[in-house]
Amino acid sequence: MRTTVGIIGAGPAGLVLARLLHNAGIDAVVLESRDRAYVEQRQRAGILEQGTVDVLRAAGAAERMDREGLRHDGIELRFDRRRHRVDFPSLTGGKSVMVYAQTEVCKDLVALRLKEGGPLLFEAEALAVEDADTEHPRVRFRRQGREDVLECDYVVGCDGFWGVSRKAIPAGLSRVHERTYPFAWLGILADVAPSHDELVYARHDRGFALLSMRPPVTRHHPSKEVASLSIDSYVSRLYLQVPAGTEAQSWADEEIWDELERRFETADDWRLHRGPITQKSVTPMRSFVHEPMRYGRLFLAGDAAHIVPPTGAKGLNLAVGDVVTFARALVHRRETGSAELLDAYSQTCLRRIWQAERFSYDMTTLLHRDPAATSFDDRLQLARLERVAGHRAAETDLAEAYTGFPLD
Ligand code: RFL
Ligand code: PHB
Repeated sequence: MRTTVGIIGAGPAGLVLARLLHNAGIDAVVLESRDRAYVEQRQRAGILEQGTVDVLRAAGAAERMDREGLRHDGIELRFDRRRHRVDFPSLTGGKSVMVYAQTEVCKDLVALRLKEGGPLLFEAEALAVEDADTEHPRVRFRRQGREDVLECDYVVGCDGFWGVSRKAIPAGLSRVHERTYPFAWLGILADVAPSHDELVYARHDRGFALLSMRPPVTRHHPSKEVASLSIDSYVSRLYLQVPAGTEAQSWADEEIWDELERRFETADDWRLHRGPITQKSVTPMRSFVHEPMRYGRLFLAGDAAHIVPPTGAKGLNLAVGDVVTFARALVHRRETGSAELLDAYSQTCLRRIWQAERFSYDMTTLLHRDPAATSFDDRLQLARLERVAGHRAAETDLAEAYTGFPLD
């Protein structure tokens, strides 16, 4: 098999890239090790930056997002039983974010690709990237028990943190910058209306908690009395800081709700709504950057090259930024014959990535309780939160980073 761009992985990075290349008239093949149902159901991110929303719209992949996604103009910071709202548009010159699940972004892009794009092969596992430092890189992969080779002009490794493409960069050229955290997130989905209309990031002596949501699912029921009856089912997404290594099943549903209630407690009459928990999982927390992001004709994008702890809601948005940078560079090469943007890929991406690493680290250490924290650390956290709540410059810094760093 032969193509111009071999894309490994059909997560947000691989699927957005496939769409951008299709629109630019550049052919590509996507290899995905899992099946379609798995890719469309894996619960992850929920917040799209303004820049990501703009990219999806320009790519013609935003029709359902624009119908069902929820525009959010702010978040709430909760600490010391107090509430402080950060208003994005007034602090950033009009920016906001969109609540629309990563699973839905992936479903929309898979459907578009299968309808009008080129090949997207599920259950096709890349085994290795070979000859990356030549003009003819190749991806060796396995599908339906048989090994095959995809010959390419370029390979983009969008295969996430556990993928194979990063391994094709010689160890002597690789530098890894990493930090792990002594805590994780226990995340739940619950069939209950969100207890607040915006996200709530709560710092508590017992640990961090996050209140988020998914857009309501509207179901249409044929009815004899009225033409059609539509019922909205509401979905809450909530997270609790738990010790690293926690098993999701070790928390009973009622224990989760009790703990959420404690951590979100306010001095006013705010109340947490409980409902049936439909999904439970634990996410480890990590900061990780692999440099460089390019080796010859192999380019890494998204989680394959970098990980942020989810507190800043940046992972998916960074993945989109990387593939936009790659697609622009390849189009530039085709139009001008110059490889300057491809050569600058790693450097261009890393500038934005390090800002997101910084912000995600800041948000994580601002809001989580380190098990080794002293009373000094606790007071410092509260002082940092007071600073954001009380000073426009500090609040603006947070709002600008949360709504997203520019793609250029
Ligand atoms: P993905 O999504 O991991 O996709 C990689 C794909 O590659 C496939 N693959 C292979 N295919 C072929 N051959 C191989 N050898 C392969 N090895 C792997 C995998 O099956 C998979 O389909 O990486 P990508 O595309 O770079 O996307 C990154 C994002 O998924 C990730 O950064 C975000 O989910 C992070 N994240 C968040 N990001 C945000 O921007 N906003 C958020 O609100 C947000 N919240 C979150 C998050 C991540 C979370 N978890 C579970 C880590 C909340 C959570 C809880
Ligand atoms: C989510 O809704 O899944 C979500 C929202 C904000 C974050 C992380 C995850 O910072």
